[in-house]
Order: sequence, then structure tokens, then C-alpha cells
Amino acid sequence: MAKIKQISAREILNAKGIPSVEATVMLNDGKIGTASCPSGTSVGNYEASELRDHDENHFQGNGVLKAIASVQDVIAPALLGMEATKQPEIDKKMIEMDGTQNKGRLGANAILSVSMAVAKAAAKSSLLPTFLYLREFVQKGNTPVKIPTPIFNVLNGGKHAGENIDFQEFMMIPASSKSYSESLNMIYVLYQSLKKTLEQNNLTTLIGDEGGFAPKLPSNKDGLNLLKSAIDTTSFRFGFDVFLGLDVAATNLFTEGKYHIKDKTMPMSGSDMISFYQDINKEFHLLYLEDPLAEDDWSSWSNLYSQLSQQTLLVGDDLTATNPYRLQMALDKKAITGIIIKPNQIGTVIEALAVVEVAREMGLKIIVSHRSGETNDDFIADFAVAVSSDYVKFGSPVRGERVAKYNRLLEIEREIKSL
Ligand code: 2PG
Ligand code: MG
Repeated sequence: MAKIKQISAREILNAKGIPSVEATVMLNDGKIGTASCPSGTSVGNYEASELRDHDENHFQGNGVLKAIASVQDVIAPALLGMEATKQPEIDKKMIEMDGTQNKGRLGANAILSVSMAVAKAAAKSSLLPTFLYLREFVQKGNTPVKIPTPIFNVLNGGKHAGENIDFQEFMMIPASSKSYSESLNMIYVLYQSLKKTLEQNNLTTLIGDEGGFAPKLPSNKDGLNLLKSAIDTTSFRFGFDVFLGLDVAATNLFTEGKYHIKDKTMPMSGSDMISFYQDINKEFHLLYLEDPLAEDDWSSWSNLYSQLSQQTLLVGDDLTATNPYRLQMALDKKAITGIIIKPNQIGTVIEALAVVEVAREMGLKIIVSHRSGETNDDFIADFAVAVSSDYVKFGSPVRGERVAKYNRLLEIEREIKSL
């Protein structure tokens, strides 16, 4: 059994040019795991907290040298000598040393980087790919291994693209019956088709944070229309081969108890928003609706559930924040049928796995997701396959930090065939 011999950390840049923590864990059998932590742009209130320096002279306050110090001065000395395969004990130790509800003392960015790096090193030491190694910590780890259905965010709005459009993500979702490689081929065609559709409408084809196009549009419904036209000009059939989804990230559109969207001149109540979703759903048959309402607007969530949960997957992201207490609230209030899982919302691999277990037990669909401020780390691709997630959400099929994950899934698809 290999033991942790050395842990180091450094400051790197994420895909948005913002500092991030990268940690390396070396074992006494020479195996090494390196992992880095992503950051969100639309960050929910209930997420674990990143530690940033707030020193204006270093990256204008966004440096992570304090988090690096957490790794080197606090976490490393405590974990040295521990068996690398004891991920639950290792994560528990870091949680206890931090001692806060939101991991704000040592920093979720410090803790998660080490947690993922430990898992990667232990996988190597066990001579297993990371997705297979992680299955040992998954209760239903003996179900067949398969690649989750990808959800492609092809049009970026909200905080991911400036003032162009309110909704944060407009997504194309291949039918789950397609193989992963078929889905990639399909999205290539659809992405190019969307580009052409935008050009024909004299709209910009510049892209946003997650690689989706970021045209300035008069309304959110126009975004859905563009996606539908782009599909209709290919041989793929809307509602059969490919479906539409949205991440509204509605907390960002909610001020003083009202929702503000370009589609309506007046501010909207929760029930106005629900009627709006009913309307667009009649036309676009949304397969997937993430954060359609604000993270504390529970009564509207429950109302939406009673009206739309049979037709559309209602997914919590900011609402649930990969947090067991928030998940329990969402279950008690009957708010969701699916949950976004982002390891950095909770801060350790084991806690993220535990949230997946509860969610699955309760019949929710699982969507493993990237952040807008990603690095090139591909750990979440392995994590998603390990937990047999139903979907993955890794952005558009462009930009290095997005395709790092899609390409890792291609590699896993090949690895699965040889099992
Ligand atoms: C989301 C994520 C990822 P961010 O809201 O689902 O797409 O965005 O990382 O900015 O929170
Ligand atoms: Mg979201």
C-alpha cells in the first residue's frame, strides 16, 4: 500500500486568466497525481468558499498564495504517511482541520486540489484508470460502465458573456441512445450550423466563457429559436436526435423579489416565470431546465415542480450546491428531478460522491458539471463515469479547457471497450 510522501502546490492560471490552485501528491512508490481546482463565475450562495489573498498588489486581490500555504503548511504535514487509497480518511482529515461549514479557513480550492490529486495518485498506484479506481468508493460500482450523455452549451449569456442575453446557457442535448462518439460528431455539425445561422442573421460568432456563441439578442426566446433553426437546417431531427435545454442561472436575474428578463417589459413574479416556462416549453419541448428560479425562491420551485416535472428535467445547481443539506431541502420541498454535481461546490471528492449516492437513491438524474473558470484538469470526466452520471455538462466542443474533458471521455470510451 503506497503512502503519501510529499505534497506541493502552486499558483496557476485558469482559462479566464484568474489564479487557481494546482496540487501535486507524490507517493512512496513514486506515483504522482496532479490536480487543479476550477472557479465559478456565477457562484451560488451555498457553495464552499475559495480562499483568495485579497492582496491588491498580487493579481488585484485574486491570488491564491494563502491557499497554497494551506496546502504546504497545514494539509501536507497532516497527510504525510497516510495510505493514499484511504480517500475517505484523507478527506475527513482535511474537513476536520478546516473546521468551518464552508471550508473557508483552509480554502475549498486548497482542499479539493489535494483531494483530487490524492485520488489520481492512488489510481496510478493501483494500476487503474482514475474512473475505475473511483468506482471502489461508489456503492453501485458494479453497474456497467458507460459514457454519460453530453450536454453542450452552445450559446452563452448572463455572466458568461456580458450583457448580450439574460439566460446563462442555451444547450443542445443529443438523444441518450446515441453513443458518445456519435454525439460528438453530431455536435460538430450542429455547432457549425449554428455558426452559419448566426452569420446569416448578421450576428456575431464570437464566443463566451464556455465556448458557446455570444450574440446580442433582443430576447431569450430568440436564442431558443436560433438553436432550433440551426438544428432544422441539418439532417438531425429536433425532438428525436437532439433536444434543447437551458441553464437560466435565475438567481442572477432576481432582484427585490422579482425576475427581470428581456422577453417581458415588466418585472416578473415566480408564477409569471412559471407561465413563461410553460409557454416556451410548448414550443421547444425543453428536455432540461437548470436553475429556472432563484436559489431561495422555494415556493416557486415547488410550484414549477408540480406543473412541469413530468415534461422537463428540473435541475438544481445554485439551489443545491452539491451540498447534502441543500439536497435534503430540495427533496423535502419537492423542487427538483435532477442535480448538478460540481466537486468544487462542496470541496472534497468523497463528499461529492456522497451527494451523488443520496441523489441517485432518491431517483434524481445526475449531471456532473464543469465550471466557467476551468483549468485543463480532466478529473471530472473520470468522476462522471465512475458515478455513472446520466449527463455531463462540459460546455461547447471548443476551447482547450472544455475539450480536455470531452477528449478524456473519448479515451475512456476506448478504455471501456478493452475491459
Ligand atoms: C453553471 C456553471 C457552469 P459557473 O452555472 O452551471 O456552467 O457556471 O461555473 O459560472 O457557476
Ligand atoms: Mg448552473
